[in-house]
Amino acid sequence: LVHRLLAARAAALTQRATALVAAPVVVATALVRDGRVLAAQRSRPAALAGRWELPGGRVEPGESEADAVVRECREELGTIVRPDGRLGTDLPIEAGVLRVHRATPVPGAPEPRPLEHRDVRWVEPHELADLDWVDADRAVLGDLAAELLSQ
Ligand code: 523
Repeated sequence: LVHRLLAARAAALTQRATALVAAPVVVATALVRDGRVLAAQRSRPAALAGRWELPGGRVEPGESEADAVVRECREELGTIVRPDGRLGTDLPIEAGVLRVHRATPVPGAPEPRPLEHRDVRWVEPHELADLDWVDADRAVLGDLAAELLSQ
């Protein structure tokens, strides 16, 4: 009996460890230009439509987080960015974990356009709190404001 209990406990721990290791990573981009950050208004799913986020998405297998930031900004905004390190801490979300990366536009890159979003806008630090952000992104607003004001 003891053996069986131990085996069951070990199996449960292994399952939990695997879930932690495999927690999918979603990257979000704090694209900063002239002391402002680009906010994007979600168009889907219905539960999030109309709310604002830092653009991004799931990191694909074998892809670095920085590569995912560049790819998502190309796909969603039609622009080219240079990732510039993390901003804030890991944020737990339903899909796994959200990690915000700072980025700057590559010189001469096209102006970001809402290819998949409802709208995009450049936001000043004092305007950050006025937007209806998705929950996870709201948690990074303090770090974001500090980042914008430090420039
Ligand atoms: N978030 C989130 N904040 C934020 C992003 C980019 C994503 O809370 N700034 C959440 C919303 C979704 C999940 O992360 O629950 C995946 O984001 P999504 O849908 O933008 O990523 P995609 O496009 O890679 O996802 P799929 O279309 O589902 O593949």
